[in-house]
Amino acid sequence: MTMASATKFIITFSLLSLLFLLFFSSTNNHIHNNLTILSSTSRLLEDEALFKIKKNNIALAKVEEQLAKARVEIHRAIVEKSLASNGSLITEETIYNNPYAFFQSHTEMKKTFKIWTYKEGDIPLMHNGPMKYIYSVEGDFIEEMERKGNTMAARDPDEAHVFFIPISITNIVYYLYKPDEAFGFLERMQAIVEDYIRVIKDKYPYWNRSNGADHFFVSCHDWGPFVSRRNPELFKSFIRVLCNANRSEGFVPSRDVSMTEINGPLNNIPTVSSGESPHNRSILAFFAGGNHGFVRERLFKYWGNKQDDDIQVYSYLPKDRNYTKLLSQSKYCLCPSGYEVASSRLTEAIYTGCVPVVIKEGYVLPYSDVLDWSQFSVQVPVDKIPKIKKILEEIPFSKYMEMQKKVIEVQKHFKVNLPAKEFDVLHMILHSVWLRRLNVQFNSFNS
Ligand SMILES: *[C@@H]1O[C@H](CO)[C@@H](O)[C@H](O)[C@H]1NC(C)=O
Ligand SMILES: *[C@@H]1O[C@H](CO)[C@@H](O)[C@H](O)[C@H]1NC(C)=O
Ligand SMILES: *[C@@H]1O[C@H](CO)[C@@H](O)[C@H](O)[C@H]1NC(C)=O
Ligand SMILES: *[C@@H]1O[C@H](CO)[C@@H](O)[C@H](O)[C@H]1NC(C)=O
Ligand SMILES: *[C@@H]1O[C@H](CO)[C@@H](O)[C@H](O)[C@H]1NC(C)=O
Ligand SMILES: CC(=O)N[C@H]1CO[C@H](CO)[C@@H](O)[C@@H]1O
Repeated sequence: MTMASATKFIITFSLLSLLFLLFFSSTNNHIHNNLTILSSTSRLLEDEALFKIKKNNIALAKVEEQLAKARVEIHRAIVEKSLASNGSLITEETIYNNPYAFFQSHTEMKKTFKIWTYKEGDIPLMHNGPMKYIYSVEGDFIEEMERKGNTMAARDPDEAHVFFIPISITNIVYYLYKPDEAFGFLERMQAIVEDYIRVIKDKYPYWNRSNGADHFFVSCHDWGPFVSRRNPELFKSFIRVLCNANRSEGFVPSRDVSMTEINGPLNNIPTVSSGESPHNRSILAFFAGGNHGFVRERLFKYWGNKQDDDIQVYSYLPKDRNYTKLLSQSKYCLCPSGYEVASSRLTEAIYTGCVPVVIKEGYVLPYSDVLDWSQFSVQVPVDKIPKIKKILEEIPFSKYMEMQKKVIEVQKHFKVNLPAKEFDVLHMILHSVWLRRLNVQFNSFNS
């Protein structure tokens, strides 16, 4: 009998959003019980190896106890409707699904959450990523995780709640992909990621004890979701943080995280402004971008070529027109899927105070565990594209004003800061990972 097989942890998953934390608050007694048993029996153990495992268990039990405390606090805030942050920030109709849960959870995260970034691997494929253009959030996140002085970085993997695999799919594609040798590229990309996991699996106990359920990676590249396709068993519990959050491509909202695509400028930090006042936005709806993918094909069929002055749909903007300015002068900004479900237009709309009109199929909206998108965006199903004008014109001006105000309010959750700041987009991504970790519990120590 090996020691490793004697310490198996049973993992339970909850489903979906924060509200499920309600169910967890009752289970935290197990951890206390197990902790007591462990410390009272460990004295009797002679075998050094077994002692080491017990020590690991105690470290894990500590981590679990911290999470259990956080769950209790969030649960309490939900029940008591108490606010961790300033109540004046919360209005009756809020941009959050449950502001009490979110603010408490964010507070607990800042207090507790520790992330271990594996050190294995070399730049440029690991520990490094793009920080500009459409996949910039991938590099921004890696940068933040590896930043000296990041208080959420674990000093020791034993104190970590989650484990970050610092691979950049965008860099793998950038450095290794050659169009004339495209055959077999996806397999090579998959092999790089699988090799990395094999290394950390062999070297450390953390992957095996959870089967990867407390491990994650972050990818904004269109091919990010493909890493797990060749070996679904290996990635079964792994948290994939993806821009390309397409349910039809295997995105699982209770396990994976949808993050925003952000078109990063050369200086890395996109500009956020309130744009024109909502009274002064003369264009009803605006879009400019390539005509690719089935959603845009439809959009162009009905609204391209300036068929209607109110719904301005351009494939390429004339040189003398200013894209950002047009967004700032529009009431609504159309955000159709392109080649893939995600597009940086969602953030561009929010950054210019323009109410996003989401035209996508099978897309999981970013941070929708906590953000109530219906408060600050309009959803138009793909088959309603011909009716866009009617749909938008039927929204009363007062309702539009409310949504526009909330777009400004939600801007802080999409802002990029380096280093990250409270409630900004990097913290929203981390918070999404934190929620998924809260939803997993190592609740049984059989030894
Ligand atoms: C929130 O309110 C507290 C006092 O209750 C104050 O000290 C703090 O500065 C406020 N924070 C913000 C972000 O307004
Ligand atoms: C984790 O499990 C794999 C089998 O999947 C095994 O080869 C490896 O040695 C284990 N890692 C550790 C640290 O025990
Ligand atoms: C409305 O827009 C015009 C033209 O862009 C600008 O000159 C004017 O200052 C704006 N008014 C308000 C109230 O924002
Ligand atoms: C485009 O418009 C934005 C916002 O109105 C402004 O900040 C920017 O300087 C303009 N760019 C150019 C090239 O004129
Ligand atoms: C989502 O994934 C499905 C299945 O691969 C694909 O057919 C569809 O085109 C994707 N959606 C978009 C908008 O890319
Ligand atoms: C070693 C030990 O006592 N393990 C227990 C930990 O708690 C779970 C849930 O209560 C029990 O099923 C285990 O037997």
